[in-house]
Amino acid sequence: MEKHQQMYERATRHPFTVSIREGTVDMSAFKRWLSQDYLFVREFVAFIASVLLKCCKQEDSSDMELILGGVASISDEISWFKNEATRWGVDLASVSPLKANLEYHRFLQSFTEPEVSYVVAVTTFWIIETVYQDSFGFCIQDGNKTPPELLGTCQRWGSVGFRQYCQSLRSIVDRCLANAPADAVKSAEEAFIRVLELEIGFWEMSSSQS
Ligand code: HMH
Repeated sequence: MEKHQQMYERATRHPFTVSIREGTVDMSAFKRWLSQDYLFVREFVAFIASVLLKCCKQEDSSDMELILGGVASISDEISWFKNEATRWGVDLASVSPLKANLEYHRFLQSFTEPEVSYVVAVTTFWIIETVYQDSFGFCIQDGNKTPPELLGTCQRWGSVGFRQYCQSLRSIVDRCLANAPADAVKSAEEAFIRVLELEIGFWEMSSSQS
């Protein structure tokens, strides 16, 4: 995280999420993000399942419960998106994924390959969740002017509970990386950078139709 700090900041202090915090967010951009993220989350289910599968194949599968919790909470998340879409008058049935979202889908799908190791998959999982935790956590920190109607969204990923979940994932990642061969550590770093790029692209897509 220190090595790639600049890029991490671009992903977690993006003008789109900062505009939520400043109370200046363009609501059509917010709705675009909401509908695109619903599609993302549906793909994310299969990704978490692939992380879970790799975890279960490890000799030590003690991480299983936390990752299984991730699978369970995504069910609630999908219901949340549906409710939120209704609230904002967004028709989820008619949404198609935009380019940056499709690119992210392809990346997530690559993890179903058995050749991708557990350490790389769990590192990817951790950073995907952490970008949202940090981005939305900032929207509810001191000095925010986040519109009240968007606080629920920010709480979903910015809550203390979600932060603790990300910290538990981070402990798993730290342990796995400490025991991993150098080439796996390198692949995990590449995946980490790729997630940051994809997250920046996702915010860009949300703020300006592309
Ligand atoms: C694009 N990244 C994106 N969407 C999400 N919902 C998360 C991360 C966190 O779950």
